[in-house]
Amino acid sequence: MAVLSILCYPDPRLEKIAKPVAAVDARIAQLVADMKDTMYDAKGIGLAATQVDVHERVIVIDISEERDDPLVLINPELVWTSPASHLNEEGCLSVPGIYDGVQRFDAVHVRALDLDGKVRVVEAEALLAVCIQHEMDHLQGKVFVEYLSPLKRNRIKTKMRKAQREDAR
Ligand code: K1U
Ligand code: ZN
Repeated sequence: MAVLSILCYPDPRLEKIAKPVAAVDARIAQLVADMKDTMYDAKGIGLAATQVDVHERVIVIDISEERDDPLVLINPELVWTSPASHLNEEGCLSVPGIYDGVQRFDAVHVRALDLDGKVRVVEAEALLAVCIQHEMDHLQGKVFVEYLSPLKRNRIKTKMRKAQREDAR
């Protein structure tokens, strides 16, 4: 088991755009295993490789109550979005303790590779759809607080920097 350290907002490495995975090989299988360990340890429902300072298009998600139904999305691409969208309460392991509303599509279809390198299309709605959109934003270097007003975002930045200074002491 390897729990990786999660970058905290406003770390500039969270703004990097992830590159496509060139080959689904043993290195990617190890990265996925470590990302699952990290997500479960942090009690999150998702994690993008960007958050563990790996800038390749890899996401893990598990929205199950039992925490035993992981979804692995490699090189994910949105192929359909619903006409309807709603404001959903979101959190982020890179912005601990902050929750706020973000407008997201109600449903999405995403095409991705699985760990066997096979193409699959996932049809998602509700929390799974929200989580996929949140994690795909991470791969584009976008953290959910970027959707909030500049006033809220600056307050969050100040709070995070203060918490990081105190943790470093
Ligand atoms: O990417 C991440 O930082 C993980 C994030 C995923 C996420 C949560 C909620 C909405 C969209 C995306 C988390 O897991 S935050 C912690 C958490 O478990 C959680 C927070 C709010 C609602 C449900 C779960
Ligand atoms: Zn996040």
